[in-house]
Amino acid sequence: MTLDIAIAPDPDLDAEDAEVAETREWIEALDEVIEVQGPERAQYLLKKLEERGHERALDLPFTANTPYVNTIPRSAQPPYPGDRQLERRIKSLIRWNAMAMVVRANKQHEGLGGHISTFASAATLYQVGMNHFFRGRGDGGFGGDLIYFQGHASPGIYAQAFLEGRLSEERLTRFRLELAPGGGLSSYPHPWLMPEFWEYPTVSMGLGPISAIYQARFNRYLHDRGIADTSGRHVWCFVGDGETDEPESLGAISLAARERLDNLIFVINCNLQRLDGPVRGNGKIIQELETVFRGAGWNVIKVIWGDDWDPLLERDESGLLVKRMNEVVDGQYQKYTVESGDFIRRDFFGKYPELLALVEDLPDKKLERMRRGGHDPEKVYAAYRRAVDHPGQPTVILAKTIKGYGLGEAGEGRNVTHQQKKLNEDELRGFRDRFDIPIPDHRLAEAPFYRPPEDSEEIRYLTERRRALGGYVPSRKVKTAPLAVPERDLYQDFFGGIQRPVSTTMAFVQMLAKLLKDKEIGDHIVPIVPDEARTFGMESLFRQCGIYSSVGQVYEPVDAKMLLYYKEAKDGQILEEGITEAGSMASFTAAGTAYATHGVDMIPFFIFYSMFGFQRIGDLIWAFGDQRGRGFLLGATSGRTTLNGEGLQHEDGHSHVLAATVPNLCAYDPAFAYEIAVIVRDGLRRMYCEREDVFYYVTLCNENYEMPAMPEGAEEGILRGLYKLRPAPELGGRQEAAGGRPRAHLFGSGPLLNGALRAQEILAERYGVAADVWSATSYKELRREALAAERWNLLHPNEEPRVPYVTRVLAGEEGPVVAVSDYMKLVPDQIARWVPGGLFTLGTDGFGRSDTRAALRRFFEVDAEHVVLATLGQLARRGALDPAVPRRAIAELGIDAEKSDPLVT
Ligand SMILES: Cc1ncc(C[n+]2csc(CCOP(=O)(O)OP(=O)(O)O)c2C)c(N)n1
Ligand SMILES: [Mg+2]
Repeated sequence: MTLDIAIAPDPDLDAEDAEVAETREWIEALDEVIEVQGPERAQYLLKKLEERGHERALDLPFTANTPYVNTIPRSAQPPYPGDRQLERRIKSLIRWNAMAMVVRANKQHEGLGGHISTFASAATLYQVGMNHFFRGRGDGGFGGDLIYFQGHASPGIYAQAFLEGRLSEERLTRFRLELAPGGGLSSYPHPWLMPEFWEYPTVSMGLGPISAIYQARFNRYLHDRGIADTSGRHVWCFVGDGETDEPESLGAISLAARERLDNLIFVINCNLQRLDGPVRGNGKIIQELETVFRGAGWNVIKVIWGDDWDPLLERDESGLLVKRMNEVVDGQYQKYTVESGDFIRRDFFGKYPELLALVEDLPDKKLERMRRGGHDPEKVYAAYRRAVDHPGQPTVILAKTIKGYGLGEAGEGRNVTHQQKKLNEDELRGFRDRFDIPIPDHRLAEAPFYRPPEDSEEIRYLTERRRALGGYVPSRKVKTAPLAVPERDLYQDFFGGIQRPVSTTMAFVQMLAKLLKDKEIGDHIVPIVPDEARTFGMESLFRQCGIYSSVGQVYEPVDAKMLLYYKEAKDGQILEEGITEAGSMASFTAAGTAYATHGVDMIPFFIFYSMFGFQRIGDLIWAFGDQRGRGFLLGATSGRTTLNGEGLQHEDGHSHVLAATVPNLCAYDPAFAYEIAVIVRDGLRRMYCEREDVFYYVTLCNENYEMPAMPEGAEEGILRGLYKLRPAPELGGRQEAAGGRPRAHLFGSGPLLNGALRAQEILAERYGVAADVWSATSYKELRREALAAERWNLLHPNEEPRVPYVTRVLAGEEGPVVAVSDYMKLVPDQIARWVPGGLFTLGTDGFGRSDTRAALRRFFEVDAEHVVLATLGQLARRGALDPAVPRRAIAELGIDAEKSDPLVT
């Protein structure tokens, strides 16, 4: 629904209007108020009328839409501060080089890919920013604006950096040839690949927008807590109109309005197309987004029409032009892009004779070239200016553009344009002529790059503009000074063991509380939780640190009289994000990359329901790795059988499989408090002292048991992923003397380590088997190290082979190894090929159930009895035991051999 301000003498409306003269009088009265008393008075009167209508119970029409015209009329446009001609020449060169980069890459290497049409549509949106708005990092290196570039607009950003002299011509020839000597340019923004250039990985659609929102909020958080002055920094997020279909793109916009993030600007490039075709062929994406953003409380600025349309709009007294603009759908607007002026005249203006009359003086060629707002620098400048100055709300700019602008027949507005990577000589000529690029005919076919001389007007202007705005963007810099992380003392309680039964979650929360009090790093810690703090026993932290709220606490909490009341505060430290794992992860990202964005070390601990971590927001975690983020992810209530009553959707038996996929993630499944202490301590050292680009995933559980003291010398093994926890009990006596008992090894992790310890006793007492129990804290770490050794051996066949840690520690050991995990069998299986004598794995493959822990562990065949049976079976297979023993054990241990397979049940 659109609001139609144009009434008289609209034929359609008048037909419905029983009292035309009366309607006119009302409209004229309004006009008079606007002209004589000004727009504010007019707004006031309309508001009063609306209120009156509500009082009289009128069913008032609602629409969040405004007409399909620019939000800022020509009369309200500020003067353009730049040299339009010169800026156009610079922009044209950037267009050319961006296009040439893709064309050349694909000419040389069929199938390299790349995108021409996205940047072609967005060039003006970026150039106005580059010349007048985007502030660089400044002298200190950690100021300026935070800009999320649309991922597949990267060629344009490289082309800008080429003119700036930051990227050489050779480098441009290696776009998407990153492995070539000298290094190439990454396809998209990846800080992992170009750590001094790209800051924010955006190319997985939807991640840019949600990250930008939480980034803008985190900037406020840092400011409100007095950690960094972020007051002058704007967050700009460039988004594709098709990209807004991703739930992450729009899913957090209400937070931005609620938090009054006027430091946030979205620029949505509405070229009306996505990859396959129109975004909303039968509707209007700009109007749809306008309702969504206005409804959420954003300041919306539409930039639809270029200045060619202004005189027509001003001359159109009938209101029919706006009516026609409102009624045409995007699919048809796209058609006008590829059609002739004659067609536009007939199809668009021809609907109403008055409109035909309006354009009768304009030749077809002119109609063909009537620009869209997003290609008009003055319109874009006006929108940016207003967005930057707008107080109290985030702003979204909805800019209408043409996909593949300037490609002509080669792709402009065509449904295939997204995939266009090659232009023939004629098409290159067309592009050159349209943008006046000084490339001679004889060189056209090779699509050469062009950079004007250093002392040319263009280069001097562009260099001066960036200097005035504080330096080049994008540009990434990091804090390198080490942080003083806590010594062993802080963890002493955990090394010594906890005699009462507690869970690893409780132990961790106690540790976090201590860390928060540490005078060196306490203030830098950012606890993040998506509405599960009570589940994890963290409510004591509410009072200790406060929950961050940009407005403090403007109500009296119901539990105000209690010790641990729900305390919100402007300088609160905890980010209690509500039920949004994606939002929490975006906060984690802003915090975990603050060392690069703001030059301050923040240490985020994001604690979540483990099932809703990797499984749900794995792509954000992947991007965090790309962005070289640092911090601790804590998957609480984990373990398929340890979280018992919650059933199939909650019980996590696979996050460690998913964690195995992220290259720079260290993943641990600890059993005891001291293991967590060792892991957290070393993690802080590696990330914040050694400044390694790694981050951590630690699973925590809610089963209570006593936490033993750390055995002597266990630390190295805990970090490497495996150490011997409890050797087989010495039985002494007859059996020992008679040539030794069969020997075996049990690997356990998390709470299932306790089952392995029980199995050890059963094996010793009932079957005379001596089994050593090992704590396997990280199969991922073991595998990483073993793969490195194996690779080295492959590449150095003549040198003494390296022996992986896991093989080394098991070298002198005798007997089979049985691993038991509360995760899928794949998790321990990761290391099977380096276990001398082989590995037999018990794990929790299959969908979970709600039941008791004991029942679940029996169902998934991971309880102590199954560990015993597996061990006996392995011994019998090796001839170390009579095969009758495991057969007998099935009955003795009460195992049902015919029960259903949990994997398929
Ligand atoms: C999550 C995700 N899904 C799919 C893609 C593949 N993809 C890349 S560009 C594109 C179309 C983008 O359309 P739009 O957002 O309108 O951007 P435009 O190029 O039109 O500016 C798609 C589907 C992706 N990059 N990320
Ligand atoms: Mg698009």
